[in-house]
Amino acid sequence: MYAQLVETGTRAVKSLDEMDPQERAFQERINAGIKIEPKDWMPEAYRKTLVRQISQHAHSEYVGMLPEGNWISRAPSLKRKAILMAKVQDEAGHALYLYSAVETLGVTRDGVYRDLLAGKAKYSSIFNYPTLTWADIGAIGWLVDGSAIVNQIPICRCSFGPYARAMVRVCKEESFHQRQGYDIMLALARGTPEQKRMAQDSLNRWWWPSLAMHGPADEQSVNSAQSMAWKIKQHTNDELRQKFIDQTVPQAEFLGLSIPDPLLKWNEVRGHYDFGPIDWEDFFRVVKGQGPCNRERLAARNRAWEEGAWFRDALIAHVDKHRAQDKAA
Ligand code: BYC
Repeated sequence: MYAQLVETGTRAVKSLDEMDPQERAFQERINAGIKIEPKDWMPEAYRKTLVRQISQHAHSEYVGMLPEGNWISRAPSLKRKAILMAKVQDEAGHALYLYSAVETLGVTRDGVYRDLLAGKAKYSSIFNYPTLTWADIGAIGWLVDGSAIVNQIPICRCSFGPYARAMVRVCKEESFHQRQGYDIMLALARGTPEQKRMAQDSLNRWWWPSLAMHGPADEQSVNSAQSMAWKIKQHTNDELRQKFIDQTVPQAEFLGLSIPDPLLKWNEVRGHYDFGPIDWEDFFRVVKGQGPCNRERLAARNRAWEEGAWFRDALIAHVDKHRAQDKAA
């Protein structure tokens, strides 16, 4: 099993024989499907990997509010506005569960968040693309939340207890988000020719970034092999990308929309869709901060942090006042 894992990624994974007794016992616990809890012994590299992934995940949820938040004031009806507000609020909740999960690993929420604000931390590439029309809100729910569910359902079985438990609720909410996005696409696809064109244009712009969102191809994925050995990840990036494509193509057919990939074709032998090449240069450009909206997203989060200073100060002053009163009593 380990030889196979070593080949999956570009970083080597230790075999059980190469581990010291403590690390070996840890790995055997993981292999037996026993959850690791915050107070358990863990290798420093396992802790760091989780801090990296969970904090990036939290930042993605938090920055992910911005593209959709952009359309709350312009939703086409009161019903759509109420649904969108609830969805965006859910994303803030997801960020909070995840920041709480990461705090169990000995870092602070403020610390990881300040790394995001300083541009030192990653968040999902997908949120650096603009939402140009109302159809983009449908496409985000359908494709982005759809990708997120495919990625996150296996994380419910992740070896680290707090992350796995946070994901259970997140997945339930994401499932509702995906359906609301598909419902918007369905309304547009069955609407006027202009509305259908808008839905198609949105699918054209969001399809490829939604595939890239699953992370680099397996041979470029430096972390996969080790994360799979630790059961933080259960599947490689390419496996999840393929699963997303296979489940989404029939949904596009039902909408009467075309996937913008001339090479997309059902492969009888593989039992999967074949698809065209992903523009990895664009992906890495976005990850490095050069995407269409990277600067705007970070500026928005920094502005919110600065504008919220009065609230944080008032909260702390209130707590301090009550502590002083408790002491005096
Ligand atoms: N964007 O070795 P790899 C949502 C980085 S929120 C940016 O394969 P790994 C939603 C990766 O970090 C959904 N960077 O990494 C919210 C690594 O760099 P570092 C967010 C990316 O960790 C609001 C390098 O590339 N979901 O759905 O094994 C509204 C090499 O990659 C990306 C999660 O965060 C990317 N797309 O696998 C609507 C899920 N992909 O860190 C919706 C949890 C890769 O070594 N995360 N990189 O400097 C994961 O499952 C994994 O971290 C990934 C990457 C599959 C994303």
